[in-house]
Amino acid sequence: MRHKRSDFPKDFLFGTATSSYQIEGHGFGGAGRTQWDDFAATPGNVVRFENGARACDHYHRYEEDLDLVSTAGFDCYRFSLSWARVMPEGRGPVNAEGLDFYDRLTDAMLDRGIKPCATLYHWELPSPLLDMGGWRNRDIAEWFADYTEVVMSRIGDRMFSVAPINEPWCVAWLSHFEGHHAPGLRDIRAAARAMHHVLLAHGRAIETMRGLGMGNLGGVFNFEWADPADDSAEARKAADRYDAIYNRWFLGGVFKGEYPALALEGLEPHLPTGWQDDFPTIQAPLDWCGLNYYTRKLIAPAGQPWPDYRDVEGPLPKTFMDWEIFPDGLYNFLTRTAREYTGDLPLFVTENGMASPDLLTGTNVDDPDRSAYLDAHLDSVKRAIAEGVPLNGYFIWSLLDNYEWALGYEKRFGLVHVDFDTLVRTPKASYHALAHALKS
Ligand code: PNW
Repeated sequence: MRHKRSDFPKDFLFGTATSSYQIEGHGFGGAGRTQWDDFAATPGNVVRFENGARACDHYHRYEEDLDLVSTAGFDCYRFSLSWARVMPEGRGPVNAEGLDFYDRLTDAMLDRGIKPCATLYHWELPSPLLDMGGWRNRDIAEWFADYTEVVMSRIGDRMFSVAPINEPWCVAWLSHFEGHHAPGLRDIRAAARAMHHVLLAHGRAIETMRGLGMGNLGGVFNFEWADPADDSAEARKAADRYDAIYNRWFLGGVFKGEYPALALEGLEPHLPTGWQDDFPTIQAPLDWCGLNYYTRKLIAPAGQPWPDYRDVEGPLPKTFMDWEIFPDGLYNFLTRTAREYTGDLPLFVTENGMASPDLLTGTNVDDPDRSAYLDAHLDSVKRAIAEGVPLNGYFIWSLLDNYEWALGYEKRFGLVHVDFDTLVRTPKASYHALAHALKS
């Protein structure tokens, strides 16, 4: 890698990220069923019906995995907790074994000098809650607040930072309008309600944690740069609409108490009545804002009633996800977020990274493309800092190759290779390069 730690401000934090369903293994230790177990078992949703039943078996190998975090020289580890492991039915009885696991995991981070950065929800909704409507049901905000209270009463005193929900856009739009993630709905009314309820739940969780006296609370949002596919007014409108739904809805709600007009044109008729009254909760003050960033899309009008966009093939080089590599997008979002939404609030890049096939040859994985991707995005990080954006840290997705949702185990995002038969972990060349950079 071209970069080294000393290129960044003295207190700048480096971290790596994972999520519970993608690495832990599921369906044992008293954990309840989740919407991803159900979704993966339904034909047409996930390649080869793959699910998180075993994943990286992190539940039993977390000590080894945290050694990998600390040996690389990371300051922070961003992890998530499985709601269904803590509360198998989503509400009511608590599974002591599950809560004990997160307690041990926390102490294992602290023992190694790693700062625990928790996310309370990274997509594995307990199935019984989906049966009651999931994110379409307004009550989810209270179910989520109760779960937050249970978890943070136990480990909240030892967290460095906490975010309630990973990527509200994925929770709401990708899962309820595009149908690519659980619960796989393609329904504008369901999507609109989820777009609102996910922010209400976020706000209730923040209020709950404030009630427990906790600090350093934030939100983690995902961003995709949208450029018009051509110069036409229609393409520009479509790209603006895409930007409004994807990138501006959630920041608008949380930091301004409003939704973008261009998105409301299609969504307002489907929002729950009285939605405007929820902004005081949605706007619960935060201590930081996290940005997840991977790619850009070219957008053209879809010729359909609404939403009037579709994404088209772009000219830039792509990763194994078929995602364009566009490091300027990260710079654009960091500067725009600070300028238009967050001001002096500390920002973090909470996810950035790429997938590749990453074949193991002997005991080596040569992944120069990943080191180059990270270097190029760190250039954007440095540019933003140089222009005064209060950016405090950068997290790489991901520590381990893991369950890439609907795309299964083939898309490898890890700094560390995982053999999904033997579960052997092998640090890739990018891991070694990064370890070197973090020590220089
Ligand atoms: C993020 N999209 O997900 C998640 O936080 C991770 O769980 C995931 O593994 C990582 O990025 C890589 O995909 C996304 O379709 C998944 O636009 C899909 C999309 C965006 C983000």
